[in-house]
Amino acid sequence: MPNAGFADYITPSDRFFVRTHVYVPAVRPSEWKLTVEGEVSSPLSFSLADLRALPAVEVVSVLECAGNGRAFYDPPVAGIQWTNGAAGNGRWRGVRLADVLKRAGVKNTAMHVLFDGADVPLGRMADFQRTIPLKKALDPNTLLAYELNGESLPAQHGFPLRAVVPGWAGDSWMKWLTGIRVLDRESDAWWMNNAYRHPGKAVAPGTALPQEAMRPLESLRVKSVIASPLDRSLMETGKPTVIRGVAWSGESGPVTSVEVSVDAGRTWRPAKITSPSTRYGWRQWELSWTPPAEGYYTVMARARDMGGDSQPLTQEWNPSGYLWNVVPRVGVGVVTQIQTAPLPLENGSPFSPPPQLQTTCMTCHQDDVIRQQRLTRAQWDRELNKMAGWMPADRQLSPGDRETLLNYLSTTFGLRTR
Ligand SMILES: Nc1nc2c(c(=O)[nH]1)N[C@H]1C(S)=C(S)[C@@H](COP(=O)(O)O)O[C@H]1N2
Ligand SMILES: [Mo]
Repeated sequence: MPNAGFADYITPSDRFFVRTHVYVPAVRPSEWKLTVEGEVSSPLSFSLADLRALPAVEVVSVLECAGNGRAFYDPPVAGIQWTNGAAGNGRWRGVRLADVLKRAGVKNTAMHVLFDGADVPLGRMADFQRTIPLKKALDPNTLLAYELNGESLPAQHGFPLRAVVPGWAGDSWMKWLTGIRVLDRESDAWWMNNAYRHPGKAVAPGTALPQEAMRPLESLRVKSVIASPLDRSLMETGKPTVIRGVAWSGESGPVTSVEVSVDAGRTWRPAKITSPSTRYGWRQWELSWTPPAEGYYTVMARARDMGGDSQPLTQEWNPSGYLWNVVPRVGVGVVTQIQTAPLPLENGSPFSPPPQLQTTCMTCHQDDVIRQQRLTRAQWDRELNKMAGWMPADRQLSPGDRETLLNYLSTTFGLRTR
């Protein structure tokens, strides 16, 4: 989801990020069932109609992937390079997992609850299964949801049923749920022992840690995102604007306050919280600001939660790049009058490489040296001048070809926006 989506209270389903390890399984509702087994006195199976007959409960909750923000870790970490967008605030409706477990009769040997979905792994990959401790499973906010935002769950978000584990990272929110198994011990499922683990303490950046030295991820951390202004946008002096965004937390939530700085963290002002407080939903905040003078401003936001946790200015590295929650910042240029249309703000150019890349740059360079660069248009312009100075006279670019190449380089290999 683009940063602008953090202006909404509820994230529309078609904007909600999707994270699927293999593929979206086709589920036929008439054949689908949920089985509940393991440490229960009577193993049961539920159809969709059986579940819909149980009391329905609605919970507003943030769903955030554990790896959201991974792209900001240095040194880089393998995995999807999410910046901010692997998070959304949904209105989830379904039944309490506790109600389902109660019907099956949880034995007093029960410790953990395993979720399995209809997605089948590829090749020799292990089946994606996750467990949560019984205490979280019995929490009245933990749901088996069949609806998102008032409609039947979309296929990519887990139709017909998914786990909703508010306050916890997305990996526990099993999609296409078909099986629940109550266990008498901590699970040894591959995805519990080999993924979604965190050292829980500072380690030297770049370290490879054995999985035993880490613990499964549970709670999210207090976090805010700035929806507006966008990074590297332009504003005019004396024109009132509103700095806005959202903030959320995990088990130590909800968010109680948000502060905003327009001077790179030297001074802070309280933002106004404009949305209601729910236990696990995000809260919208805003601060009116009139840029006083020309210049470059670094805007930051810092949330604090009920438990007293607040966002750090910098963060200890961890081996899989999980739980990024550093104070966000965006840069804003302020001018007396905006002259030209602002340059494209988000990277990811719709252009394919122009032939000039091949015929000019790649006669000497391999393309990886180009791909590694993250430069502004002005910096690319300087690089092109430098290269032109080294190129034989008969290979110089025409002004039009040079412009094409500069446009391509600065949109495709421009700075990564925050
Ligand atoms: N069955 C199944 N459930 C799953 C996954 C998966 O690959 N298979 N991915 C998990 C991860 S890592 C995340 S972050 C969330 C993402 O949910 P979404 O795609 O609805 O946003 O689903 C979780 N549930
Ligand atoms: Mo995830």
